[in-house]
Amino acid sequence: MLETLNQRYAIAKVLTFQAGMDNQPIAKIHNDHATAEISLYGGHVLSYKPHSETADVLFLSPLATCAKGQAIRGGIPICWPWFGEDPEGLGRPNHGFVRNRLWQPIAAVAIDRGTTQLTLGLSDTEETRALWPHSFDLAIVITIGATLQVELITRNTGHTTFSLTQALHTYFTVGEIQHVRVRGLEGKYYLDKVEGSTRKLQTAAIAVTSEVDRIYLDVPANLTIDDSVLDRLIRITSIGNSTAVVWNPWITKAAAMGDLGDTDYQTMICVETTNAATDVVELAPGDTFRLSAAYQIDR
Ligand code: TA6
Repeated sequence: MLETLNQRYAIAKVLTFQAGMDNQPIAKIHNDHATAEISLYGGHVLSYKPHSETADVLFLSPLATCAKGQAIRGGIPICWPWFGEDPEGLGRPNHGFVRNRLWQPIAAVAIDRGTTQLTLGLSDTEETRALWPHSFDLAIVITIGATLQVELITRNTGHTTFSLTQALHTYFTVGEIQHVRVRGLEGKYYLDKVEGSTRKLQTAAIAVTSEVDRIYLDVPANLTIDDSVLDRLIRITSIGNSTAVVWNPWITKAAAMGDLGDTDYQTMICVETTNAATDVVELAPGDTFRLSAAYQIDR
């Protein structure tokens, strides 16, 4: 499989497919701006490290595994066609069913010497239709350059309108969680999932000193993770969403997760670009919806 992938999609000196986590094929990219790793399993960006950085922008759990059809813990999991628990309460997996499926390469392009773009795709099958009775074409367009850009494109290829919630559920590496602030959501309301989705108002920049699991409403396009230990800002620019999620499992939840080290909560935070809660996408037959995020390091 790797030989075929490389024959069709490798880019000399920039992009090759190799065996990665649990022997799943991953694209390894090294261009003038950054290195990156992208797993075909889950259509999942695992790593993005500009040459200027010592620490990866994305957090990947040392215990991450996809051995038993699990979603990879870290990087950018794709939550689709629902965010969070099964909206119909049918016992289907949290965050939908595309995080643990093998996506196929569609295109690999050297945009210029420093920028590489890999597009992966996933379409409905008999198995997915048994889970969710709709036809679709999904594509994730990943651009590795001075910034990391990810665009999730949904096309309704069926004959009925379907409702969609989704997320780019991005895990970021931080130096030490208690020295991090998330800026840009001051003055916004959020649903506090730690307290029964109670609606609350965010007054100051977000600090994490216990479990945080919040769906922010009516969010701006630009958010910032301010990391004083790694002495960097991660600028997040999103398009297509009016909600965003901030999540850190903290001590108890981290200890209960088999694919996250007990102290790993200290060096990660999720700031997610989402269509979640009331931000539901209704997609008519033949229509397309794009959800995108760009990540850039600043100082
Ligand atoms: O985005 C936050 C969240 O919905 C949390 O409630 C927590 O469940 C997290 O996602 C991780 O979910 P997962 O299914 O990947 O363990």
